[in-house]
Amino acid sequence: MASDPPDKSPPLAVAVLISGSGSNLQALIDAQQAGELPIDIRVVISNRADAYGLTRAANAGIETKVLSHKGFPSRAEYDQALAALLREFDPGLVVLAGFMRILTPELVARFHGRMFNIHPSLLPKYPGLHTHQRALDAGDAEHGATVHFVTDELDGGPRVLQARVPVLPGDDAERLAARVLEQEHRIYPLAVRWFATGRLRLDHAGRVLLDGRVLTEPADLADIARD
Ligand code: NHR
Ligand code: GAR
Repeated sequence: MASDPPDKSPPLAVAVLISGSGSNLQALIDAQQAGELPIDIRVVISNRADAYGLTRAANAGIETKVLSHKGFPSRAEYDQALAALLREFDPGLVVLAGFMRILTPELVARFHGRMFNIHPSLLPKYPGLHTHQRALDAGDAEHGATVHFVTDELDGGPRVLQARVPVLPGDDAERLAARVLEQEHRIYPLAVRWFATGRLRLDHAGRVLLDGRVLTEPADLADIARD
């Protein structure tokens, strides 16, 4: 006789790539520990040995690896080493969380549809670096953050979820960044949860499907009352 399916699927194996503070990593750890995120963070990899996120991972009992880009003659060779390291942990999802190295098409292809980034702007506005200063310089009334699938196009992959914040009088890049970061900590665990629970995927045409429906625009946190 067929037995009932188990009521819980195993948690999704995740690798998180960081370069710095790791506050987005912390948000994922906190959600996982609160029982709100069915993932198993198997490894946290940093390209910088002094990234504080490594301490956060170690404090949570997560394995850490440092793979410095220094000493690699080329980006391709660095990414080959990174791919080999990732393979050891066999992640079903790779999460870029403040990871500051552009990845080669070969690495991106290996994790097509299984790699997220969080970017501190309302993409397609301001791909690349220094997003907060660029939003201020442009006189934007609002700014925010975007979770997207990673493709070869830098910060140009299919967008999943955004959160908006107002730009306030007297803002400088630091204050604006802090306001955006607070929202990042809300949207990244949510997007990862959608993926981990099978609600979110990239289809063969490169479209984002959420609950079986094509997202032509990213979801907006403000429209999500409680999922
Ligand atoms: N890789 C690919 N292929 N596609 C994306 O969309 C990626 C990516 C790697 C990282 C994060 C991204 C961001 O959210 C990201 C998205 C680093 C740079 C950069 O210019 C730009 C964007 C992002 C990350 N990095 C410099 C480099 O030469 C180094 C800068 C530094 O070390 O401070 O790689 O913003
Ligand atoms: C976050 O604001 C993230 O969106 C941004 O860096 C910060 C990392 O903070 N990412 C990038 O700029 C990627 N180029 P965290 O280390 O505390 O998560």
